[in-house]
Amino acid sequence: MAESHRKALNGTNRETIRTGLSEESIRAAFLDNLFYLQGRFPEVATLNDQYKALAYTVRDRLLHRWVATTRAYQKANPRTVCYLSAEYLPGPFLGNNLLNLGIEEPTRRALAGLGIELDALLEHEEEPGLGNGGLGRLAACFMDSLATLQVPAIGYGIRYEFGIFDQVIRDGGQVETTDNWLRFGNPWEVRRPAIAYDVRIGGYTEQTTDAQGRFGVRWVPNEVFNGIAVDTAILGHGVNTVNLLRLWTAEAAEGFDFHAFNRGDYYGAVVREVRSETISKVLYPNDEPEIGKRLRLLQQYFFVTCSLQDMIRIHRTTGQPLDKFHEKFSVQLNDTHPAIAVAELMRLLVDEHQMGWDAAWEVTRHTFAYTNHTLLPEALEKWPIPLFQNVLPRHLEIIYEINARFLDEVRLRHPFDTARVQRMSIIDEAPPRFVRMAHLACVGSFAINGVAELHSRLLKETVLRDFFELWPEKFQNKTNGVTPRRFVMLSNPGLSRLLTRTLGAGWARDPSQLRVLERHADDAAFQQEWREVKRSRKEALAARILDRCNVSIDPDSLFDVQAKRIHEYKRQHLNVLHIVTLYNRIKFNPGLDITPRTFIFGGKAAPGYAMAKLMIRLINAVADVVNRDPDVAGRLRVVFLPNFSVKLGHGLYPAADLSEQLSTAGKEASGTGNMKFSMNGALTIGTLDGANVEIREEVGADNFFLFGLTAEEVVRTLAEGYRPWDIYNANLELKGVIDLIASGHFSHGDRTVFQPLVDHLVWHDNYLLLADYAGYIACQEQAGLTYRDSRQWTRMSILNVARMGKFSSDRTIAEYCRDIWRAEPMAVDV
Ligand code: 8GP
Repeated sequence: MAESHRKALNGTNRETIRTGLSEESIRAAFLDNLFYLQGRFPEVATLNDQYKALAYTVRDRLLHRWVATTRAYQKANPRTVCYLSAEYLPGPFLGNNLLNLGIEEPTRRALAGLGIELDALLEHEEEPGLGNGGLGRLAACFMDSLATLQVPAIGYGIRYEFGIFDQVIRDGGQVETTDNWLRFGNPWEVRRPAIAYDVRIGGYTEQTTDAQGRFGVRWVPNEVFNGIAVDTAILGHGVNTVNLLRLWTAEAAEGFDFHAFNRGDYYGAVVREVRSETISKVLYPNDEPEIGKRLRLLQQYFFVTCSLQDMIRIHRTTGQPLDKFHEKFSVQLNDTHPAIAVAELMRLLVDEHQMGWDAAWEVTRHTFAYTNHTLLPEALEKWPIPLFQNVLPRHLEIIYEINARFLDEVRLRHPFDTARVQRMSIIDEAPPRFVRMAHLACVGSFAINGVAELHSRLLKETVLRDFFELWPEKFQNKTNGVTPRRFVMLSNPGLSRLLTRTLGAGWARDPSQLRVLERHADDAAFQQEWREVKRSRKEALAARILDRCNVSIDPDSLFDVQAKRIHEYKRQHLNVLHIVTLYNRIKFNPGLDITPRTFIFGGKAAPGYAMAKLMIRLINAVADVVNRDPDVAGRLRVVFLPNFSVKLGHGLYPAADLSEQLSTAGKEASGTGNMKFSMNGALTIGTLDGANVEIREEVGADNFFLFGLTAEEVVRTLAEGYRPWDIYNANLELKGVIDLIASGHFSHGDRTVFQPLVDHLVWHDNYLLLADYAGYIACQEQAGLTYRDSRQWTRMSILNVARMGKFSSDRTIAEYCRDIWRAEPMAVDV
C-alpha cells in the first residue's frame, strides 16, 4: 500500500523538493532545509539540526495533503467530529509520519548517503507529554484512527508549555523535574496567529434591554485574554487524509497594555501578559484534588471556549444558520474536563448570537456526547460554587437555569422523590456547594458511554444509575482500542515484517486478518521465527536497561512487565509481594528450581500522592536488595525504568513476555496498555477488570492467566466487613513477606520507611491485595511453569496476537461514528 501510494505520487508533476518521496528528493530536501531553515551545512550540523531538517522535510510532505484535505472539506462540507480533550499523548511524530507516508526506507537510505543514521534522529525526538496516561493516549489513538478511516475530525486541546513532569529516581524515590519539551522548538506545529479568540474571565453580569424591549444579559468580565491556535497535522495511514490537532495557547489580549503604559505602569502591563500566559503553561498531574485549583478551571474554560468559537466560525463559513450547528458538528467530551462546554455553547448561542433559550438547548443537547473514564469517586470533578462564581459568573447562572429545568423533569417522572432530586442535581448542596461536572455532562449530552463492557455496566449500576433510569437510551459502551500502526508496526518492525510476510500487508488496517495466524500457532518453523523476533526485542531492551539503569538482565529470563501510572488500585505492590515471595522461597531453599524472571516496572506517581510514591520507593528498595543478593542471582532481577512515556513504551511492549494487569476488579475502567502488550505477543496475568474481561474472551481462557475476585465479589467482600489482618495471620507465606518488608530488610534496617504501606495493607487494604494474594501467587506459578514449555508459551503468544483484532482503535472509532457521531468517511485526493 505504501509502495503504490508512493508510486502514485511519484508519477505526478507534484514531485518537487517539498513533495517528492524518492530517496533523492528526500536527500535534496533535507539538505535544503538544513541550509535554509537552520542556517547549517552538514559538516557543522548538530544532531538537533539534523533532526529538525528531517522533521521539516517530512512535514512538507504532509502539508500538501493537509491543504488537499482542507480544500476537500471546504467543498463537501462534511459532518465533522470534534474531540474535546484536555490531554493528548501523541508520542514522537517523526517515525509515525514516515510510516504513514510509507517513506521510512528511502529516508533511511537518503540519510545514510550523508552518513547520518535515521535511528539516531528518531531517538533524539522529544515527545509532547500533554497528558497523564490512559485518557490522553486514548485521545491520540483516536486521532490516528479518525484520519486513517478518513473521517473529518478536529482534535481540540491545550498546548501546555510544560507537559507531564519528567520523573527522576533519586535514592530510590521519585523526583519531579519540569518537562521543557519546547526547549529546542517543535517542528511539527504551525502557529496560526490569525485564528485567535477572546477569553473572558471573572467580573459580573447585568441585565440589558435591546431596542425591541427584549431582555438580555451582558457579561462584564474583569479580564480578557486570547487563545491562539497552534496546529499539528495528523496523517492517516496509507491515505491522504490529514486531520487537525488544534491546541490553544494563551496570550495577553493586546500584547501590550497601552493604557497601563500611558499611566506609566509599564511593569503592570507586562505582569498582566505573564499572567494570561500562565493559563496554558502547565499540565496538571492527575490524582490531585481539584478543589481550589482556579487555574485548572481556567484552563478547562479556556480551551472549551476557543474550540466552540472556532466551530461556530467554521460553521458560519458554510452559510448555514446556527440552529443547524449540531448537524455540522458532533462534539465528544473526553471525560468531564471539557464539560463546561455545555454551558458555554448555551452562552454563545443565547448571549452572543441572540438565539432563544429553547432553540439553543435543542442545539446543545444534540451536539454533545460524553465519555466517562473512571468510576473512582475521588476522580469525579466538582467545582466549589464560590470559585465558579468568581471565574465564570455568567456560566453559573446558565447552569442554574439548566438545572432548574432538568430537576422539573426529574420531579415529573418521580413525584415525591426529593432524595433523587438531590442526588441528581447538578449542584451538590453540601457546603460550600459544588457544581458536579459529570451531571452537567450527562444532562447536556445525547449519548453517554463507558470504555469497556464491564465499566459501562457498572456506570449504569452505580455512579450514573439515576441518569440511566431517567434516560436509558442515552447509555452505550465503546470498548477502547489502540492503534496497531504505532504500537505494532512502528514499535515492533520485526514482528510486523513477520506478520506481513505470513499474512500480507492488510492486517494493519484490518486486523481481523490476524486470525489467519491461528493456522501457524503450532508450526515449529514459524514458532522459531516468532521467538527470534521476541528475543531481539528483549535484547534491545536489555541493552537500554543496562545503559539507563546500569542493571544487566538476561534476555532468556521471563520478562514480567508492569507499566502504567502508579496507583493503589493498579496494585503494583501486589506484584512486589510476589517478588518478595519468590525471594523468600529462594532464601529458605537456595537450590529451588524456579523460572528465572526479570521484573520490569515503569510509571509515574502523581506528585501529591504519597502512597503511590511510597510504592515506587518499595519497588526500588526491593530491586536494590534482590539485584545485589548473590543467593538469587540468575533467578530474580528487578528494574524500575524511570520516566515512562509513549516513546519508552515502544521498546517495552514488544519485549514483554508477561503483562501485569492487576487492578482490583471494578476499578480499572478499561486499560489500554493491556491491549498493547497482548498485540505484541505478551501473555496477560490479570483480574476480571476493565478490558481484561474482553481480552480474555477474545484470546480464549486457555491463553490468559486469570486470578482474583470478580467485581461483584469485591463489593460483597467489603460489605461483609473485610479483615485483612485475619488473612495476614492465616497465610504464613504472606505473613513472612509482609514481615520482611516491615522488618527494614529492604530499607537498611529502618522499620519506619514502609510502615504506612504495611499498616495500610494489614488493617485496611481497600484494594484487597491480601484477599487476592494467594490466587495471584498460584497463578504466577502456573505462568512460570508454562514459560518453561516454550512450544506451549509460543503457541499462546501467537494466539494472543491472532485474536487481538477487536482492540484496534479503528474498530472503536468505527463504532463511535456509527452509534454516536453519525459521521461518514470521505476520501481525499491529492
Ligand atoms: C483512564 C482509565 O483509568 C483507564 O482504565 C482507561 O483505559 C483510560 O482512561 C482510557 O479510557 N482514565 C484516566 O486516565 C483518567 O481518568 N484520567 C483523568 C484524571 C485525568
